[in-house]
Amino acid sequence: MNVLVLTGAGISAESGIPTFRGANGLWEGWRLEQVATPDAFAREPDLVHRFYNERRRNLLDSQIRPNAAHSALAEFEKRHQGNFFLVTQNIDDLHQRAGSRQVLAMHGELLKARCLDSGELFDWRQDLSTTTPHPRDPSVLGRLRPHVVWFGEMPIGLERILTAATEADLFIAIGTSAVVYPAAGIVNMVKDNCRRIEINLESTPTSDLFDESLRGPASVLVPQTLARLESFGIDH
Ligand code: BJW
Repeated sequence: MNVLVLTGAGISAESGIPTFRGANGLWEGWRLEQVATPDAFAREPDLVHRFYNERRRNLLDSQIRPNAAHSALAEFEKRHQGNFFLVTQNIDDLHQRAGSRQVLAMHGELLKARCLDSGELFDWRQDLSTTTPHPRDPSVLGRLRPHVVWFGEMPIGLERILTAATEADLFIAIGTSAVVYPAAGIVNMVKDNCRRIEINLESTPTSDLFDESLRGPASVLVPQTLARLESFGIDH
């Protein structure tokens, strides 16, 4: 049994990380294009750095921890006999902190910085700015960007995602609004006989493509759903 899970901002909402498009969404007061495109970074790097610095500091706050949904997925992965692959659109590290092993962060990682010239990645927990010294040569300033995927950029690991989708027997999408592609299109890539389950507070534009659309908080429904699947041998 090959299991593919896709997560979005909703799974981390109950850990204290705001979603993008909810009522208290992260983008309120900010236009998405002001901060999440390569053009915005080229035009207003200080604004974009401030935006990610704030989120990085929030993520590193001791109050921010994985919740029951992250933990249930990590525990499920440990027990599951077949393949398990977790694709997250989130740039936080809460799945990894919860103990998930096979995690692909398709929109990047907030705790990494990328060299604009070489593409080299560095673990990063500090603020970034247009004058941040380069770790390899401190005389070079401001050549690091957040390691995230902005609109118009290619998401990370698409080939692995496509392979996992075509091989999946069970696909679960958790806490994603299904408006950002190609992530929202994964449900279309799975086989006809793949079982599809959506977990979200609300319906989404792709809800009709799922066999089950479960409405409620991820911290409750993810542990419940995984326990139910396991107790029925997964495919009931
Ligand atoms: C709960 C809950 C609780 C709350 N319990 N639920 C068609 C095909 C291909 C591409 C496009 C296309 N049409 C347009 C495009 C281009 C574009 C795109 O999709 N635009 C749309 C806006 C229309 N896509 C791109 O540019 C992507 N690249 C690309 O397409 O490259 C070329 C390509 C072509 C063909 C094939 C392959 C590639 C790149 C997209 C990059 C997205 N980047 C961001 C920022 C990342 C860094 C950062 O975090 O700042 O990623 S945007 C933002 O949206 C972030 C998220 O990962 C992403 C998705 O958001 P998510 O996770 O769904 O969050 P929300 O807030 O939207 O939803 C939360 C949900 O949780 C809600 O539904 C709540 O109800 C729910 N919820 N609390 C359960 N407790």
